[in-house]
Amino acid sequence: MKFIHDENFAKKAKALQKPLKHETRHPKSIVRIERDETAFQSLRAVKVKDLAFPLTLYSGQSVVLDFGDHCVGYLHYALNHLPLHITDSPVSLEFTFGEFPYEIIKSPEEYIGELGNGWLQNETRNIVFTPYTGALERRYSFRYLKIERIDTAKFPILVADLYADCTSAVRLSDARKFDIPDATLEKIYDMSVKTLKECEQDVFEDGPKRDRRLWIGDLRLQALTDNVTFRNEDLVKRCIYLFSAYRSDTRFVAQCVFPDSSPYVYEWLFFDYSLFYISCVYDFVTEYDDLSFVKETYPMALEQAERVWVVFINQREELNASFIDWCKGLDKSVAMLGVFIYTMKQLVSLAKKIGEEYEFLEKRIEKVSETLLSHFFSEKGLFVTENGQISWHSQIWAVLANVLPKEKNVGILEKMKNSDLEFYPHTPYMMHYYLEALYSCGLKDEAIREIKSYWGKFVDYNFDCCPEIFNSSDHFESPYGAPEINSACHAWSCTPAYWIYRYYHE
Ligand code: RAM
Repeated sequence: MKFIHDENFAKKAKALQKPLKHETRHPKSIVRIERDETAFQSLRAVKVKDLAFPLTLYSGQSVVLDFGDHCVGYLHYALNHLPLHITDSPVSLEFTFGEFPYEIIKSPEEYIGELGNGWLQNETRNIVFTPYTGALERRYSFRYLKIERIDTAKFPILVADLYADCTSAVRLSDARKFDIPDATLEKIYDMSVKTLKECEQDVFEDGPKRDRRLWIGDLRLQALTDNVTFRNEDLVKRCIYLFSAYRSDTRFVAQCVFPDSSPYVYEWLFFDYSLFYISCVYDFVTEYDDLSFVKETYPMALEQAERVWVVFINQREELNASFIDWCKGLDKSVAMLGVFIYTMKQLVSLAKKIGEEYEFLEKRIEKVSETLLSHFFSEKGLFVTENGQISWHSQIWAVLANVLPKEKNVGILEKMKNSDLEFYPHTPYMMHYYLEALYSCGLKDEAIREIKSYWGKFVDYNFDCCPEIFNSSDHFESPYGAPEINSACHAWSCTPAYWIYRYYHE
C-alpha cells in the first residue's frame, strides 16, 4: 500500500518518545465467577479467599485471580515442584486474561466476532523443567486472570510467585487533583483519569486491550482530557507528529497509526477523523500557545479541509464515509456537514494566529452552512437527512456547527431529547460531543446530569475504567458482533474528567 512518509515529522515524533513508567502489581485474591442478575452482564467475581503463594495446581485444576483493579502490563511468574514430586514431564498452563468476568468464562472456541480472534487475551505455555521463572511476551489488559493446568501429568505444581509489571507513560499521582464536592462525580472523575492513564503508553492508545493503536478521533478526546489532568504535552505533540508523518497517498491524514510496526496507515478513511487533525492542532495551541507548532502543521491541516471541500463540491453523498459513532443504520450526511463547519472554524482561527489567508475559508463556511440550513433544517425544528432520518447525531453536530442563534440550538437539543428517536449515541465517544453541544449552549448543569446518568452507571456497576461501548438495556451490544472483544478500558470514554474539571473551574 502506498502512503506518504514525511521523514522530518517522523524524526520529531521519535525525539519525543520517552521511557514508560513501571509498577509491580500482585493479585489480591482468588475469586469465583458467579451469575448475578444485578451485575453487569449478569456476572460477578465473588471473593473466595485472599491470595497467598504458593498456589498448588494439579492437572485439570484452574484458579481465577483478581488483581483488585485494572492492569496493563506483562505477566511474570515462577513455578516450582514439591520436594518429592519432581517435574518429570512438561507442564502446560493456559492463561486467560479478562477486563470483565465475561472474558474469563466465554470459551474462545465460540468466538464469532468480525475482528480477528487474536485479540482474545489467552495464551498457553509449556514449561519443561522447574524451578522456572519467566514472563509472557505479550502485554495484556486485565483485572482477572484464569490459570488452568491442561497437561495430564499426575504430580502437583506450585505457582511460587506471579505479578504484573504494569506500564504507562504517567502515574495516577501525576494527575491534577481538586475538590469535587459530589461523591458520584468524584468517582467518575477518578475512573476517567484511570482510563486515560491505562491508555497513555508509548502513544495514546485507543484501548490497551484492543486496538492498541493511535486513532485520531480518540487522540482528540484523550488530549483534551490530558490537558486538564496529566498535562503530558510531549506525548500529545508526539502523536500529532506521528499523524503528520504518515498520510495516505490521497493526502488524507491516516485514521490510525500503529506505533511499532509498519504499514502505518490503512487505505480506507473516515472523513471526520481526517478533519480532526485540525482539531488536534487547534486544541494543542489553545492549551500550550505554541505558534511554531501551528506553522509546522498548518499546511497539513489546510490540506484536510481542502480534500473534504472537493468531496463536498463534487460528491456530497460520499461524506457518509465517516465514523461519527457506532450506530447501525446511521445516515451520517448531516452530522458530517456539522463536523466540516466545526473544524473549518477552528482552521480559520489557526490561520489568523499565523497570518495566513482565511477569507476564502470563511466563504466556504458560509456555503456549507447555507446548505445545512436550507436542505436539512425542517419546519419541525430538527435536522432531517435526505432520506428522512432524524438522529441525535445530526442534531448534535448541527448544534456544534453553531449556524443558528443560541436559543434555537437550545430548542433543538431539548426537542431531540424529548422525541423518541431511533438513532441515538451508542458510544461514550458520541456522548462526549453531546456534552460539548450542551456546554456550547450554556447548559452545563444539564451536561453534568447527563454525565451522572450515563457514566454514573459505570460507578454503579463498579467498573474500574470506562468502556468502549455501553448500552444499559443491552450489556452484550458489540460493534464487532462479539462482546468479549469489546474493550472495557477505552480512552474515548475518559472525557468526563475534562467536563468535570471545566465545570468546577470556569
Ligand atoms: C475502533 C476503536 C477506535 C475507534 C475506531 C473508529 O476500532 O474502538 O477507538 O476510533 O473504531
